[in-house]
Amino acid sequence: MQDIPDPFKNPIYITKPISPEVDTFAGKYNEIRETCILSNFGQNHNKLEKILKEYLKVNNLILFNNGTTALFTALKALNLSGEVITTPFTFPATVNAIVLAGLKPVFCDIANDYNIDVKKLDSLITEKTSAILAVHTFGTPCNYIEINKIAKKYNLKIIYDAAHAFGVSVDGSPVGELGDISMFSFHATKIFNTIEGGCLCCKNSDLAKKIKQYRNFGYSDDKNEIIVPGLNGKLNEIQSAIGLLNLPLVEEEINKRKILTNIYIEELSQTKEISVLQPKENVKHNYQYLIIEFDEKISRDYVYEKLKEYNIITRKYFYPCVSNSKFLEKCNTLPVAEKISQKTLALPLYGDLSVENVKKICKIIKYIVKNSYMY
Ligand code: T4K
Repeated sequence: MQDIPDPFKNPIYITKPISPEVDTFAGKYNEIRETCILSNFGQNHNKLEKILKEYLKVNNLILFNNGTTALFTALKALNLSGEVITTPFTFPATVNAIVLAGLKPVFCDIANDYNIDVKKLDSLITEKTSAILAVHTFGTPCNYIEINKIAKKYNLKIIYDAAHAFGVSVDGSPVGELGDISMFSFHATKIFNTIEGGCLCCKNSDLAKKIKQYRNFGYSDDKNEIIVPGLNGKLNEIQSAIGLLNLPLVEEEINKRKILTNIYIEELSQTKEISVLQPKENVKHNYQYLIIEFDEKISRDYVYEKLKEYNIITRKYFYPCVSNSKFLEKCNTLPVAEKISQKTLALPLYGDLSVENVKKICKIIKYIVKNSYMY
């Protein structure tokens, strides 16, 4: 007779945002209120921009009100045309930004680390290709060495969607320094959040200047000229203050998530039907997501529904593949991404989650998987 686990009393979500203590935030809020400067590059905004630039070890960092606006701006600032090669296994924001910028996404299938399969890039390049927009999916850095080689060979720009990769470095290099531009998201679900927010990082200071113009309605520094058709990408003072108060909490959050990730790996590795996305040795990870993949015998959707009965609310990242978006033309076949998108699940991972609860989640998953064969 198998021991049937009890459901959780309250829902367990995949994440729980870090947030400042009420009193600390109240103090900041009072300060902002007294200055009456609520937006348009106030002192909290400028301080956060400076501190994040140091934290992420990048040459230039430009804050935005969300990652999607930032990504759209990156594509515009690089003055791209024609086709942009990207991944089908991502959040809609990646591809939507390409389409909104008037460009055509061309999809490259993924490899078993869920990132663009660099071996398949070459064959997708045409005379219309102007850039590669690769995602460091779930915080695992792309094969930047090969992407660099290909971009150099065909004279392409490289944009990294580093929405998941805050604070990650690979081979000792911070990911924000890779490519022409990198975008980070500071959404509430991210390891570092400003509730909504994001930034672009780039080495080239002229490009940073252009990005700033796009962020602020296209104005020149002195506001005497409107140079580009810019938008409003500004992060306000209240959210910037949240960012300043959240940043010191990030390291501890990462450390706690690392411990929980190892427990997930230990507990679930005994189950042959499940594999856990593993940290890589040459990477300093941020433990943004805990991703599992089921083998062909197990229905991911069945497990997802069953977990809800136990009050465990997981997410099907990333399903459906964005290459199936209704507004896109039918594209080339992408067998790996199609298969992976039906087999992966993001599980709860956040510093406030107890070791005991992680073990209970694993026990429930194992129980569901074991009993799923009859379905
Ligand atoms: N590129 C990539 C690769 C991305 O993944 C994203 C965003 C972007 C670009 C664009 O960046 P932003 O423009 O968003 O800055 C969430 C996030 O909204 C989105 O930012 C993120 N990626 C994506 C992967 O996840 P959903 O639709 O899965 O969110 P939701 O509402 O289902 O939240 C997941 C769980 O998080 C909830 O079950 C509960 C918890 N949660 C959520 C929110 C909003 C909280 O605890 N507190 C909260 O405030 O998209």
